[in-house]
Amino acid sequence: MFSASDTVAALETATSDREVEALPLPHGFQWGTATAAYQIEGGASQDGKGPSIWDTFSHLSPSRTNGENADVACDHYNRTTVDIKLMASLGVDVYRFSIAWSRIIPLGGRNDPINERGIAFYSNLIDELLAHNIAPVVTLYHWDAPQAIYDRYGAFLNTEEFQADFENYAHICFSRFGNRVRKWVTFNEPYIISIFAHLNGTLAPGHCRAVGTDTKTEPWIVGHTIILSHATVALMYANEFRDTQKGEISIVLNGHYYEPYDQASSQDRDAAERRLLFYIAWFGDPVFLGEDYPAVMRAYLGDRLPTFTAKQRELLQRAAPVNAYYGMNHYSTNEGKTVGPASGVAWLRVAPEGFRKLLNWIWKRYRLPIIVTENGCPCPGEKDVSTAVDDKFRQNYFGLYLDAISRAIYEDRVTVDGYYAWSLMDNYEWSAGYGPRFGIIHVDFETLERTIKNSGYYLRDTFMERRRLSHSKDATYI
Ligand code: PNW
Repeated sequence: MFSASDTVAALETATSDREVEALPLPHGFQWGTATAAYQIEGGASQDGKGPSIWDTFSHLSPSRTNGENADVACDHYNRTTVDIKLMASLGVDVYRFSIAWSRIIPLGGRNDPINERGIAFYSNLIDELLAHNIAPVVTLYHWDAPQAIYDRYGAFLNTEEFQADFENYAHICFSRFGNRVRKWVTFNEPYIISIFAHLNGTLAPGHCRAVGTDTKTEPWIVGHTIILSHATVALMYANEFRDTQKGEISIVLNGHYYEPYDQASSQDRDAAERRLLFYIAWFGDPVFLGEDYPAVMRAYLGDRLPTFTAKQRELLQRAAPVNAYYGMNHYSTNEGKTVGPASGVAWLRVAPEGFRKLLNWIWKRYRLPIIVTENGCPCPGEKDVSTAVDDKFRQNYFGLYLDAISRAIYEDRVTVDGYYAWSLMDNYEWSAGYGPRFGIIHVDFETLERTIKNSGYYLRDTFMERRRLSHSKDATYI
């Protein structure tokens, strides 16, 4: 997703040598689609919205985002009615979207004014979703920090300031929207915020060695801030809102699965496990177990990894049981090298077996019901509507990944409660601009016309079929 050169030139169409089996899924299994504010909304300064770090980053010169920005994007801000009708026609149960913090508080901070027009936008969005029987799943932070808090104190780089400002912002969201929202996500992908935004610099604010920031310590400070801010807000939700609003809260962690390069080598097996600890348990252990960072991280990073004070450890321990589910974003598997057939971007290959193994790894470590909060792919060669609509590659990818979920549920006894396809529609793929298309709805970025791709209809039909199968007497699978 992070650079245009990622695009795979070779047009491979095979997704796998395996056929999709269309295995059963539990009756109550919920499916939906996911998006993020900056990637779809546009309306960059409409109705009093303040700038975010992405508004700044996408306008840098020379460009670090393929010459493209999301000032307009899908113009979802002005087209919510159309977009909700489209998703309703696909029979989704839920819609996961994110709130742009700088629409609610343009300057971001706890002493800054609230923007009622920004609140009205999300309030209407939620009402319209509910009117179509679609449950909103709301992410508070999907990468677009208010520029003003970055200018004031470096956003995530100042743990206490950020924690207090994020708590204030979350409090406003729970107060204004919480009577209609049953599922909250605090942060989307802390790993990416830490590493891609503060180590290799491909995401806003673009910190990396080349711009002279301290890449040895910043990513770990950012991670620390996210963990503590999540814990504060989860606990605040439990103490002040949960009883009356009857909702759930958690965080979304991403991660590839890592296969050992050579299964027979214990060193390689250890290396693969260590990669998962650095990728997932970095956040998962403090957040879900209320524990310190994995020992292997402390051993490797020493002083570069911040320590939790006694008070912070107590906060983590009190907040851990509040998390009601594990939000899992997952796309692909690596093996020291990439594995499986190539998609439309180099970092994403089709490897459903790795997905099943990661579902097991997460379940065993954290024992929380898993919701797959993002999964999807761009097809090789996908571009305009003529090549995009008949997206067999994506249908196969979805089919195989859903089969992997069925196997995890029925053969491995892992609890998986839902699946949200990334993404509802083609959108601004961060530093790769409008190149890679992850949508189940095609968007023409000249005319902004929307066209449902065949994978959208496939998901509608296959979820109906898979849930029906789990009831049927003929279901030999379970
Ligand atoms: C997610 N990786 O990020 C994001 O949540 C979305 O906003 C984004 O559009 C989507 O994936 C597709 O790229 C990812 O390293 C971050 O494998 C990192 C990875 C994958 C996805």
